[in-house]
Amino acid sequence: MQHKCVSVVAGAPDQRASSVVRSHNPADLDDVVAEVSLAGPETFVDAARAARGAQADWAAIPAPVRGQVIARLGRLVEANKEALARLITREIGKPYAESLGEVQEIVDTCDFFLGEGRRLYGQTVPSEMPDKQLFTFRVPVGVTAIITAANFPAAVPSWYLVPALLCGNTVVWKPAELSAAVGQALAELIWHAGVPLGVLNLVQADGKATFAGLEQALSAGVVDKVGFTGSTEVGRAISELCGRYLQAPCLELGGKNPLVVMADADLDLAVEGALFSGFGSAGQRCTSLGTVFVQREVHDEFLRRFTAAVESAVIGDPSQGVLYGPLIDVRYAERFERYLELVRPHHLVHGSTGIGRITDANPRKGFVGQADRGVYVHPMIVDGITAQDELYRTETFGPLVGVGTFDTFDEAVELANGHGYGLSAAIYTTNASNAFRFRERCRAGMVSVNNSTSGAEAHLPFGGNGLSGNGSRQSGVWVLDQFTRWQSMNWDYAGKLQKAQMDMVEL
Ligand code: UN1
Repeated sequence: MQHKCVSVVAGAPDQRASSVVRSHNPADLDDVVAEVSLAGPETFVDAARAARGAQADWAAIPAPVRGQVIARLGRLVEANKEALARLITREIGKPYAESLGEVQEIVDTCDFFLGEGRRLYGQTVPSEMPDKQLFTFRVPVGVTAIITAANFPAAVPSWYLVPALLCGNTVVWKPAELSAAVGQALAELIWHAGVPLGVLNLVQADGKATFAGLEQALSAGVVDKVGFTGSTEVGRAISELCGRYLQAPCLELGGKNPLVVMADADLDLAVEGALFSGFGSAGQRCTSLGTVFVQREVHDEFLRRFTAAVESAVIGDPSQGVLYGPLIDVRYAERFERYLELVRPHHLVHGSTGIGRITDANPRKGFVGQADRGVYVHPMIVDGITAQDELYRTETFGPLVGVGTFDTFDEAVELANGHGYGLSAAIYTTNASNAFRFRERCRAGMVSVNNSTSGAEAHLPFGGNGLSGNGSRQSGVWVLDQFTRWQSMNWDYAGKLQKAQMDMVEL
């Protein structure tokens, strides 16, 4: 089945496509998943205006009732779990088991926020003066523009859409063109759950039109908050644009996530973690492992076991039980291949039976599926990474893991922090003091002990620092600070003007 994807503004399909592109199944490029009508900037602006028009009515619906809509969405996603996971696998090539996990993450997010509809707590605060009471309230920010990436085409959007809607905001959502069909499917589930037309508007557009539309919408005053998941480069451009309008976007950007292996670590456990976060989703998670830093005395043994694990891993058709499938798209593979230039100076490539694309002519042992039909690349482990290397600080967004060595714990911390990113980091150790010290000194927003750099749960704060983001956090109660603003109220029932500071009661 081929999906037809168009923008939907206030419930009506937008016919003003500026071009039509196709999204392909990266495991079988002959399989066209969707034909996508890409909108121009004017559609984005119209969507923001529609969202503005719908906002007051949506905010007027009591939060517990909005919570019921989120509850229905959770049940609908659950009922359609396999179908949505199959579509994710088909459109971006994520192994089916991981796609199921991704859909589960939406369900978890809904389960968390349905209850938040009955909380959204404010506070009562004592006043300096008698007969006066102070309060705080969470109020919706207004119109939110959410721009998301193809690698987590359903779960990560839900981290924005669900709390934004629950908090009484209206939304313009621009999914990635490469996952347009998944975007459309999720939007349809949200409308079916009872989110009114105009409250969620879907814009199918490329990055350029989106940026231009966002610029116009911000200058017209019809966007109040931007949420963006994607590259650091685009995140910076969005941040600069938002800054002009005195807005702070919610950003979830790249990572060069380190995994530290202390000499006292359980090495098999560390290998398992490195395999999952280095090569799962073909290294295309923002939480993917960048470099493993291993204490010198166990470096050779770790590398031996890690290499053996990668060599024997099954790669290929994402509907089978594989470690990873194809990259999301040919463009991702081309970009990844450019990074292979950075590998050359190291001359040490482990874990692979080839370099670059897996094809019939450049095969891999333990490959399942039809190599020539898809966008598959060989896994790589590059040893000898130091803080001087480009690979130390470059996110490759593919199945490539660097390995470096350290002697002291202090060196490990320095290496884990020094690349500029600060999304997630992991340490493998059996020494509790190392674990806590690492957490204290690590700049990453998310730290794992004896677990991989990936695998965030839906109710913990998700986000990074440095090049990984501006400190904004998604998920759990923390995201409420992105999608609501605090409003205070003071209520004086003294029957006379009481002046703060000047009329404070003295003892
Ligand atoms: C992302 O890659 O943008 O923790 C998000 C994880 C996933 C989410 C990754 N649950 O790896």
